[in-house]
Amino acid sequence: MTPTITAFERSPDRGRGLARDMCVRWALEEAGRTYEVRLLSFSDLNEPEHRALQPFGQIPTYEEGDLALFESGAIVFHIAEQSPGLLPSDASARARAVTWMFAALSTVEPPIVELSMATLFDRDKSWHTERLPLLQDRVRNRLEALSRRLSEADWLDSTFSAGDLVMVSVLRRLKSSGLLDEYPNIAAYVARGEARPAFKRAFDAQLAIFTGSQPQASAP
Ligand code: GTB
Repeated sequence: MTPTITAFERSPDRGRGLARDMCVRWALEEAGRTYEVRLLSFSDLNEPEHRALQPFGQIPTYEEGDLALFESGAIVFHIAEQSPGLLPSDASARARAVTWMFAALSTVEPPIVELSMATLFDRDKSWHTERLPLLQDRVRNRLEALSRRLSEADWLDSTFSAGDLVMVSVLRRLKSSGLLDEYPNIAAYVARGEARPAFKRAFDAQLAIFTGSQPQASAP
């Protein structure tokens, strides 16, 4: 059955693929699945139909037959469960891949989101210039540890998995900060993820919404 996901009808990042439908699209492409996209305006997010799917009024969501999911991590996990290229069949390797998904979302991402929010919304605050180095150092703290663990490896646990997909998706949010450049092995890791054909297909699909080059289904 072809799943339907939700995404913004107007890309707030001008097609840079930083909204969270991107990792779901990437997972679907890695899994070789076709999918449909329902585009939503910001006001659609508050409609009862959407709140029934996503209690917090956010994108992305995922519908497949009777199944309705929200939370990008849970959606990627669900897609990955049916794709050996995203979650290995060996039980231990599978558990390690899931561990990296959690590490990306609950250990690496929070300081990155904090920094993005401050950069986007707090620039005009009197305390911004004082707080910024502190937020950057919290991100560096995670990048330093990740860089040490990754070392010269291509992927976090020998072969590409959903753990890498989520970690690369989280790290991409730092591209405009310059912080990735301080860790060449992490910058190369992100570039390796972005070079995957499935990533490129997903990226182009979300970019097409911004450029208007592809007709998309309308909001509910
Ligand atoms: N934990 C949820 C998940 O992983 O699914 C978080 C979902 C989420 O944050 N969704 C955002 C949203 O719907 C869009 S992706 N926000 C509307 C709201 O909360 O009212 C986050 C995002 C948005 C924009 C950029 N950007 O412009 O760079 C990057 C990331």
